[in-house]
Amino acid sequence: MHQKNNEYSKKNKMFKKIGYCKINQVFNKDFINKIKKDINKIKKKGSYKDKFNKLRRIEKIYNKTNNLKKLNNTIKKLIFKILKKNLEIFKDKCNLKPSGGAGFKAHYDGTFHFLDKNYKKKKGWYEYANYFVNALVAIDSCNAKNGTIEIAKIQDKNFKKLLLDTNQDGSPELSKSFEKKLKFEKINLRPGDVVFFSNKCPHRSKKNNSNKSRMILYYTYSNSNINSYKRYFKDKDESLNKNSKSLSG
Ligand SMILES: O=C(O)CCC(=O)C(=O)O
Repeated sequence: MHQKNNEYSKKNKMFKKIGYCKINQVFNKDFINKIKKDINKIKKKGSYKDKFNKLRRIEKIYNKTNNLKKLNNTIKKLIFKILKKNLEIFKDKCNLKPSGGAGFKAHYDGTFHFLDKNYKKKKGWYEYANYFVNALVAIDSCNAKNGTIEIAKIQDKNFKKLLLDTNQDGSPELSKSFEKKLKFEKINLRPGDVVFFSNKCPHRSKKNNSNKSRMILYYTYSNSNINSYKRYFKDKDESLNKNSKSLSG
């Protein structure tokens, strides 16, 4: 118990300093296998395919099975233990990077403008809350070969200033000149490991060059309540910039 508290306090210090931290083996192999089975069952609904027609993303899953509900509760408790914050789920997805599937260009999460159904310009995720933490749960092993997440130190600035580091084209992608200045750390993960990181941490990932797909859960927690989750997905469905990367991620 004492040892665990020590570990949490170390992670807290790390998160405060660089904006991210990794926790090993939060979930055991058996549990992760159950989650994988559950996801494989629910993956027909709400899924996004890539240009090769391979499944790339599934959304709105956190409460679909008892195991997924358990996973969400464990993460919320762990966020409280490490970050001392009571956060609520804001958005959720499972990213399946199929073999040969594209990576993600460097970006901040939630930092972009989008047009709502009345053509009103909105401030990305900052329309819903002002503090966001991502929890990335490895379901498969994640490594350099299959394009694991690469994270750079937090840029602790407000929306307006963060936006200046991006291409400002409706997507959250960082400008090449800003990306060049950053140092990214490749985070290797075993199934069951979790990485917490602020949405203000630049991050990216490469193409999956392995011959197997790579599954992760990518949940975002915020300092708002569950109504923001509902509003976010409703607005995403109704957003007028369907062809841009607005509300992407
Ligand atoms: O799935 C990945 O490799 C990275 C995902 C990511 O950066 C995102 O969804 O914002």
